[in-house]
Amino acid sequence: MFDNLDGLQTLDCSFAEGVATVALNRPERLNAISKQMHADLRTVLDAVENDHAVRCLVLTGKGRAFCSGQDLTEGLPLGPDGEPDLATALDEDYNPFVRRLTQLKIPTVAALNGIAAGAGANLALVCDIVLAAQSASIVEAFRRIALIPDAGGTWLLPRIVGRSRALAMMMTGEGIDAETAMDWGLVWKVYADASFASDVQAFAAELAAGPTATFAMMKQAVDASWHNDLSAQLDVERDLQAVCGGQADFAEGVAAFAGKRPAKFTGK
Ligand code: T3D
Repeated sequence: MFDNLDGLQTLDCSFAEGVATVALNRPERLNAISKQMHADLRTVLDAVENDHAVRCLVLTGKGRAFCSGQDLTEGLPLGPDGEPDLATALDEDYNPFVRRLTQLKIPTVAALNGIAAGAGANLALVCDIVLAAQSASIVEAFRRIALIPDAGGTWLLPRIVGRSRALAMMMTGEGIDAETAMDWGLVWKVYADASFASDVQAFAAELAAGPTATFAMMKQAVDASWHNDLSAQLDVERDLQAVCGGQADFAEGVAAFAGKRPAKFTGK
């Protein structure tokens, strides 16, 4: 289970108040993502998916950065022609991770304690909610090494900030500071650096005490909306709301409202 994870080489994990916090832990490389880190992240996702006590996942970084993206000092797999085989790296590691992360049935929070660059930026943006410390920044650094944004970046960025800003971020590789990122909708809240860790824990604990199964259906509905027209989406909402109406948390929410007391959700 999550609070009993052994043998992780690149992650520092902790659990409190229903919140699993996973800190990328290679501060000397600004938490660059290595093959080992991908393996460790898979182990963490296995644990999170199988531990019902975990009702919110926080992804953050140790040291002064959130994540500097792919470890550029690590050898990439080579194809038969001897050229770097980036497609395999994406197929084996990044893409399955992004798919699993976005399909988790609990809220996911990226807590940007510092710079998020390259794939590090995009892994943050695929989380449900992004929080940032005042000194954090987001950099689509890929152009510096003549790559396009991956890990979902070309899908997410235009949807969040619009085509023009997305392409400007990609083509210039300029960093966006935390306040601007909040203005542009990339970040939900910015906190002072000094209190960031405790502010994130308080925020995440609130989510973890929420109606977890309903949150999962919110994600399902929002994700379905990208390829639905309004009429089809109304049907999605009807079907999911029917499920919500049969849940214990709905009954508890209504009872709490009637009793003028805070609801005590179990997540079911
Ligand atoms: O298919 C595939 O597998 C390809 C997938 C690609 C996905 C990607 O993520 S591509 C983009 C990769 N990331 C980058 O291009 C960013 C590289 N890093 C930087 O541009 C800068 O480090 C930062 C802007 C993030 C921060 O700059 P600064 O000046 O604050 O720090 P620094 O001095 O550059 O970095 C500190 C140390 O971390 C330094 O090591 P040293 O010299 O002290 O021994 C630096 O080399 C190391 N480091 C930073 N980023 C990476 C890294 N080491 C390996 N990989 C990194 N990505």
